[in-house]
Amino acid sequence: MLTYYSDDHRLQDGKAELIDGRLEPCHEAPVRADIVLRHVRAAGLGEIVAPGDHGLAPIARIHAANYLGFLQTAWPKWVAEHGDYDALPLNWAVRGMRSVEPDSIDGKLSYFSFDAGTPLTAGTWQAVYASAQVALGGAAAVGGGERMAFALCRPPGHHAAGDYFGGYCFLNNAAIAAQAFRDGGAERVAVLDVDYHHGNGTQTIFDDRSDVFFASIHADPRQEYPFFLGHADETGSGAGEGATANYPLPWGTAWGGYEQALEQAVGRIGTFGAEALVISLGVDSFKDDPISRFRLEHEDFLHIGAAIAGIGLPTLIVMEGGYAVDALGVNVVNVLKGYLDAA
Ligand code: SP5
Ligand code: ZN
Repeated sequence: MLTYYSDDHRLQDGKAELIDGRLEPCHEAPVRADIVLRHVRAAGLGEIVAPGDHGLAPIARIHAANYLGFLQTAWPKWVAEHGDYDALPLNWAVRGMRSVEPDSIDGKLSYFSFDAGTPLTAGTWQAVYASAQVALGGAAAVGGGERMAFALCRPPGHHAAGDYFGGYCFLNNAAIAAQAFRDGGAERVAVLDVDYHHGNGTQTIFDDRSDVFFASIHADPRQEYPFFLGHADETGSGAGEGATANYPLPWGTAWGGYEQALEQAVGRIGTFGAEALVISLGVDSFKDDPISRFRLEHEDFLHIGAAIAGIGLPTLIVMEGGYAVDALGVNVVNVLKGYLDAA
């Protein structure tokens, strides 16, 4: 198998996120990708390759032009206003307020975001552009005949929608890859999101589309971030009715409960008739994850990999979350090994 990777992920190195009432060091940090890369290398799973530059066009298939313009120009505007320190939004439009794009940089930050855990920094655009290219490189390899590729994306993507960031995500790498498969000729594509958190961005992007199936297994939004999407009764809208499946699970879920949801999701993907599969791979479902409350063990990730292989489709595995840094390499490599052993 091939692993796609870019060193440019290091350019996203935020100072702090707002969490548990405090500004704390960002959980989503460069060390995450370093550790995963080291373990993929040590496990001898195959070549590590640079993605090449697929340009802005495939990103613009998913993200709005005004949002991409904002991401590319926000940093100098922020520095001119507040100085050279990470940008964080402060407030958002809720019920009864209006979504008119403000002129000021503070207003735009709020308009194009949904949380205060996702600092925008000097290197954010370059890092998220590279992360999207990593996904596109992997998608091109799978489109070209590889049975599976691993896109070691960082920053992650599944919380980012067409025109807002949040949850450590700016560009939705998995959605960009899924669209690249469509544009490369696949009639139907499935996205399976196994990150601990609901993939609200990906779901929103494909909500009304019948050509991209989205399934997500995640902590119940009644208990867990991102709180406002991911309930079981969200099944898609309009032409996309029936092409979304959500499996919310309670805090404390271990392999027994997880496996049942995974089997159901895999079954739904089978009947959908996709020609390519994108996995949003978060390993924050691990028992020792510092911000999550599932109880998966190291070996459970082998089973997740095997279940993905069992779907039997050309597959791109895209890195999303996972914050138990010491365990991150083992858990990701277990998914990949579980896949390769079962394929
Ligand atoms: C890609 C991804 O996994 N993004 C996750 C973003 C989660 N951000 C905020 C989570 C806050 C949940 N509360 C944590 C309590 C820890 N003591
Ligand atoms: Zn997550």
